Amino acid sequence: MESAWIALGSNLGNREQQLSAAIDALARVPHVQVVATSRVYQTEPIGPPPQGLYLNAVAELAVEMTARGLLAVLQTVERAGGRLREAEKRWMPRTLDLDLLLFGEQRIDEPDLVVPHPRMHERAFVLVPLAELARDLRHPVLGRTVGELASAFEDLEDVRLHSMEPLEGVQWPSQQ
Ligand code: A4P
Ligand code: MG
Repeated sequence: MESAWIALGSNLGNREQQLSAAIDALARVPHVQVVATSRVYQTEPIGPPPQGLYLNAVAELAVEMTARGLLAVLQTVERAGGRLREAEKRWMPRTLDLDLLLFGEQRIDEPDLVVPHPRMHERAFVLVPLAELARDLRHPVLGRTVGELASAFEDLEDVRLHSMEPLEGVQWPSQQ
């Protein structure tokens, strides 16, 4: 078993539903357990092009697979927008980003997989929800805790609480 932390983001379509469907889809993957989820934050978009507000959250997983295996799972769920069965049938506007933030204490630096995620420590939309789940977790490269890294960002208006409850997995309605 390895602990992994992932970031979820969506800024197009039914953002909340996509985040919930992603959690539901992950919970159904063999050898993946969703241990905890943060609350959902509405955040100012970082970087070009001009785009809408994001909803962001973080989840803690316990997995029995490699980091690369988990990346493949994240990419499958991402491509499906949480709608695994419908994925190939029709297109709908959506954005679902799933990034692997931390995988145990591992450091990976390969062309298609960098862990810890190379931009996590400078992103309020990652650190603020991550600090809810893992304040004392130490960044394996920077040696600082998530709480320390997050403290610079916690009062920012760019990251506003959007839900009072932790993100819950909910099946995409068409699959129920
Ligand atoms: N890749 C390498 N390391 C990782 C990792 N640790 N986790 C590679 C996930 N993927 C990793 O990612 C591109 C490639 O990164 C993948 O092929 C994978 O092999 P992608 O998710 O396909 O593309 P992307 O998300 O458009 O690019 P990127 O660089 O991941 O973008 P970011 O950095 O994730 O930025 N503003 C707010 N407020 N909230 C957001 O969530 N997100 C972005 C996307 C920009 N601004 C945002 C937000
Ligand atoms: Mg990404």
